[in-house]
Amino acid sequence: MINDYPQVVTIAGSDSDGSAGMQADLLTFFAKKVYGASIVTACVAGNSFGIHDAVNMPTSFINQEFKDLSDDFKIKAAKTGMLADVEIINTVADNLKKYVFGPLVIDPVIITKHGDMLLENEAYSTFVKKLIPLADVLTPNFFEAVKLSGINENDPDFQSKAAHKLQQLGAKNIMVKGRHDDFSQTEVTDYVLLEDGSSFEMTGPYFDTTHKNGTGDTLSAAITAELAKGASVENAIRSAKDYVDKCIKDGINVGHQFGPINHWA
Ligand code: PXL
Repeated sequence: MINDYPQVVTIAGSDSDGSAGMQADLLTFFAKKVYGASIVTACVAGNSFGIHDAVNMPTSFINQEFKDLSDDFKIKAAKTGMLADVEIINTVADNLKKYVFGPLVIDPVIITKHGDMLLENEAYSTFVKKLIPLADVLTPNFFEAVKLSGINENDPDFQSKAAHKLQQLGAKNIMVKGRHDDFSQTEVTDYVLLEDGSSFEMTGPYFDTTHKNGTGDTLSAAITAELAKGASVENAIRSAKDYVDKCIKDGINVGHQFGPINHWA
């Protein structure tokens, strides 16, 4: 018997400790019952304490990865993760315009939970100019939304204003995640602006745990999987948020400091 599963791709960096990046994406694809291919853009060496080295893939190799998948697969949805520098951002943007890979979810990977930079400083403007206009769904966390939108983080309407700004810059649907840097908070509220101008908020529990690596990767991968299965953007986002909450709540004992979430949840 041959089964048909939707095929998706993550265009991201490999994280050696398995908690984030491409590894978290592939675990999510597996859990969500879609077939996951991967276009690797960089390899990161690290563990639950931090990132200790990184190597970027040559752009000729990234071009070949795109070509090989396009020649053989029917990709129904795609996501991007770590795109470390201007050259890689330009290469990925060019390939995404050249090949039809379905709806695109862009997770603006800028900085890790450990505070390690995954995007070179001068690359923000290229990211905004070249990649954001290609996004069907953009999923910045609070601090990435501050960086990319230029809106003051203390503005009482920050999430809505940032989402509208990012929509003006070309992203169709935007999820601005809630602030989660206050250990005394009990809830997190995410804000979603849809392509038609409507919006909604999702409030969930704040989980006080050190095991939260890869939540952004997992969220955007889960949205990608749901879109590939035919869900609306709103349902894909709601279902992905629910999955990530379960993965955090039902933790897993790996690593000695900032550990992964549990993709079996
Ligand atoms: O979670 C962000 C992220 C994305 N991609 C790679 C990473 C990390 C965080 O460590 O290593 C490759």
